[in-house]
Amino acid sequence: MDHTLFSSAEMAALDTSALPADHPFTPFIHHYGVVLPSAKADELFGWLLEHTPWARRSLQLHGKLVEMPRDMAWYGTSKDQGVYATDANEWPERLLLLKNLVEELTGFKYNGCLCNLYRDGSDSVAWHSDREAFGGAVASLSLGASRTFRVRLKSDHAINHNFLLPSGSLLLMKPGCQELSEHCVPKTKRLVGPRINLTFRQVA
Ligand SMILES: O=C(O)CCC(=O)C(=O)O
Repeated sequence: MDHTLFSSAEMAALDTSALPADHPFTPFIHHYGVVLPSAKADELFGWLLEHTPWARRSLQLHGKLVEMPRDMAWYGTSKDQGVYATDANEWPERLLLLKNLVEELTGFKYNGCLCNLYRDGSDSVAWHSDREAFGGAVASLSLGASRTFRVRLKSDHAINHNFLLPSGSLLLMKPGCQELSEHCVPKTKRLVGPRINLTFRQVA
């Protein structure tokens, strides 16, 4: 299943490999590249699309209730866990197996997973850091359409990096990353299919 319509020039402009050793993000971010075979990634994508309790959330912005431009679902261990806790879902077997795999690959343990569904290029996530994961690791597994994941230093936006996250790829934000940097997935005018992103988190 090919969800991506990147031209080869666009592909070349995005770094899908490891960061250079001297890059400011190298101590904080590790891009593993594709860790799932494409048939497995496609199967998981289809299953999650159908079986996840996707919901559109709203947030208060400057006194107005604004709908977030993507669907989400939260899997956690307790109702007290961070901002998404109120409707924590029970982990399905497949997600637990994925969590185990991601824990094995990254060397960190996770107790929550925020699932994001971007239906097309008009869905996005704005610049932010994952405040509830301060002090912990966040591992991000992408399925479906490739989208650009942008990271920048909070103290100097000129220090930034764009990653292309294809289906089956894994990116790790290590402890300390959220405190120092912010990230986003911008909207795109390119014709892109749906993408699911699973962010496994260590939440206090
Ligand atoms: O979809 C992504 O790759 C990023 C998701 C994200 O930033 C978040 O869940 O906080």
